[in-house]
Amino acid sequence: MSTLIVIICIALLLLIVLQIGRVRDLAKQLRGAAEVEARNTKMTGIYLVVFMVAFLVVATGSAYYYKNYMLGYGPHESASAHGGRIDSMMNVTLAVTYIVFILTHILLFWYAYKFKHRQGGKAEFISHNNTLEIVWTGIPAIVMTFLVIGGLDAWNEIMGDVGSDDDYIEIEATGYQFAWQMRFPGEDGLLGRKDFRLIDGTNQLGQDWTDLKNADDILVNNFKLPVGKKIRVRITAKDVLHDFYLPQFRVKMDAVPGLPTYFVFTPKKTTKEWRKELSQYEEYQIPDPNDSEKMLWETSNFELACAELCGIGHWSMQRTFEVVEEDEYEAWLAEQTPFYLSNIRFTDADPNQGMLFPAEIQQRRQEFNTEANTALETPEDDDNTLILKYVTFETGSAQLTELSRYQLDDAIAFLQKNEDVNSLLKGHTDNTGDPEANLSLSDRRAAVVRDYLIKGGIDAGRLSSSGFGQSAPIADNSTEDGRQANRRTELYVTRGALPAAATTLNTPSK
Ligand SMILES: [Cu+2]
Repeated sequence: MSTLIVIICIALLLLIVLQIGRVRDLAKQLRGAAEVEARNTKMTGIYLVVFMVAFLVVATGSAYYYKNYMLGYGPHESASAHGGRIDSMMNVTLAVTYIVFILTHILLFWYAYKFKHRQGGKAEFISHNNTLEIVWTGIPAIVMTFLVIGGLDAWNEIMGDVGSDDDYIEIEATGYQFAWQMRFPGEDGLLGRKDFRLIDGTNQLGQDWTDLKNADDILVNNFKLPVGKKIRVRITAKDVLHDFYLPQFRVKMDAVPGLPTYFVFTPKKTTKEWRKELSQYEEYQIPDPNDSEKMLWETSNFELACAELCGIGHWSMQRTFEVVEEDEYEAWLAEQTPFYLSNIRFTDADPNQGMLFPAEIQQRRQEFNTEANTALETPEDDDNTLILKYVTFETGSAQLTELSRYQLDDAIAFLQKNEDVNSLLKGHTDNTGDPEANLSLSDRRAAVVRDYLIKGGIDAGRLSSSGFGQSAPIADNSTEDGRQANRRTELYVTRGALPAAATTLNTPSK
């Protein structure tokens, strides 16, 4: 419908132009061609001057109306330390070009009026004028020099990399169709090595798991950044060109496949402070269209967008993030689970299966000590048992697995610290296979553990061991998980003498 109206309007306009032309022709015939020509030329000149005035007023008015967007004022003031420098540079350039724009347009239209065609008028030709040449070459040259030098200086300041002894946080943004994968360093503050040849279904970034710096790296979608801290973003892409763009921070850098780029910036206000500033502007004192309960300023967020038209889902690369105080950032970071620990650790893709990381050792030791102390302090004798869940054996044999030693060492340390504690090691199996064989296997396994503790310096008189075979399941043997839970070694701890049953079941160690 609206298309039809537009077409009709255009047709009518054409008709009017044609009619005016015909009226002119008729007027010429009536009044004489020369007189009409002179009158038309004069009117055209006046129209041009009127148009110039209207045009310049509208251009200046709209620039003033949009000044906050254009110049980075008011709610659009920069949220980063370097942003002000970029804005002021843009403003100086705009001021210079605005003056030139106004002057050239006044001259253009004024000359069209002043030098309109006159009967018998003759043009004056100036073949050369040194003063004019100097004026229109010299002034632009001087102005350009100042703009270029100022611009270069700002460029060097803003695009410079971090220094070797700078205090900064390095994060990584990988653009792909159509999202950003953000990677944060864990506790070590370092991002691990990557290799594109390692990219597969479970390793989207191609992180090299043999580089232990990767072990605590965090992969997140929604992120926080600390205020007042220098942040270096490594920017890269997996498929096509993207562009890492934080409009409120005046950060913008292409993400190029195969060519890592970076941007260093310092957020200078938190999301909270920013929202408080926004609340002072009328255009933010309206209800949020997506949440009528709240005002727009309350729900405004800093934005990460892709500023490169990278494909059909380009728009969906937009996401928001929060700038917070440094301690809140640290707390948020500590809450995140490293991707390696949650998705790779102890799977087939993990090259570090034969060892534990210091943090894991620490965590298991704490867990063990808590459980052992609880077991020891329990008044009911039945509950004095804890499961050594990290002590495992090779299938069908009494050979301890490599990783078992960590928990056995914890047990040794515990028994050394509590010298009055006696222990019974109990072996259990699932119900697969022959019950007699299972009983014998569990007995041997318990004895192997006892031997390990004796070798670790625990007096043999404080330790006994006993196999229970499949007779004491703690889970359903019909499922794999249940069977796994039933295959276990338990540690019974007591400050008193070992129970008689234990002694009778005890098989001397070989
Ligand atoms: Cu993109």
